[in-house]
Amino acid sequence: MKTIFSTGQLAHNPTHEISDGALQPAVEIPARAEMVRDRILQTAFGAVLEPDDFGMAPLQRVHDADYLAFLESFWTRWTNAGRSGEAFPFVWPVRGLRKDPAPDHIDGLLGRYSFDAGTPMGEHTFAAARASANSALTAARLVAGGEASAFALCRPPGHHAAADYYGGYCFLNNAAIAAQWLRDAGAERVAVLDVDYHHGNGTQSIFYERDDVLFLSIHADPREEYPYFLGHADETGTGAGDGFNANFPLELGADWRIWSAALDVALKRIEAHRPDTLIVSLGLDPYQNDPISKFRLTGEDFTRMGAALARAGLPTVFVMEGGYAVDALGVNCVNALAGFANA
Ligand code: 6XA
Ligand code: ZN
Repeated sequence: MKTIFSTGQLAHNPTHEISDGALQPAVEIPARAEMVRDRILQTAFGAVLEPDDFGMAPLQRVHDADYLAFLESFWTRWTNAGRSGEAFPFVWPVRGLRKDPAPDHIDGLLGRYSFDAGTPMGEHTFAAARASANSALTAARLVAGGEASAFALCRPPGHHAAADYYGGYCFLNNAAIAAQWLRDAGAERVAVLDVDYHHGNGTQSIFYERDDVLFLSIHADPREEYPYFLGHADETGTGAGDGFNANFPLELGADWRIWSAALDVALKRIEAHRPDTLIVSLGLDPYQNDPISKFRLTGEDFTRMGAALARAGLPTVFVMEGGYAVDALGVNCVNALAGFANA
């Protein structure tokens, strides 16, 4: 299985984030991607290739033009306002406040285009996010071209980013961009299975009214865990998308027995959808030693996960999402990919 990764993805290099009521060291850092890449090279799992630049068009198929313009102009606006360093929003257009007209001030724009204060943005964030999306697109094109599978070593991650907002360390929704690209390249149906510890609210919202892209997510119950405001079991899609969204919120502390029971149900639903391609939003944070997760998957469980995914028998694009146990990321990621490839 080939891996797609660009060192340009490392340019987003935040020092701090806001979490647990304090300014803390950032956890979504370049070393995450480097650890995974190094493990792939050490174990000779497969080639690591640079992505091609697909330009803005595939991003515009998923994200709103004004949101993309915000991401692109952010650093100029931020520095023109006399700021330097990392940006965090602090005010949002919640219930009763107006979303239009859009503010002119960068502090207003940060709130307009985000949903949390925990996601640092800097000078090179958009360039790195674009490189990450290009890795997803290049992996999707490999699979569309006949490869059985490919791994997009995406970072920054994508699954919390919606059509017009960022958050959860995500700016461009890499999995959604790949899914839409596959549709545009001729796939009739696609399924996106999100195994990250956190609900993939961005991917869900992008495809919520559509029956061509089935979205499924196995994650910690949003009553207890980020992103808190989406990811419940009764979110099943709307309009044409009714029945094409499936959430599996699990209790904190879930281990492989509980987790894999949800996976079995999800795989049956995927089978019924008969997708041309499966996209796996591969979060590595269900891991028992992840610093921000309360699931209990072991390193061997990631191998089991990969093997179970292979039983779907589908062309598969793996897109990396979260996971912060930096020392174990490479091992767990390659376990999942090798579990799939060797099944
Ligand atoms: C809040 C937690 C953000 C979750 C990021 C993540 N600081 N998403 O791993 O998958
Ligand atoms: Zn996560």
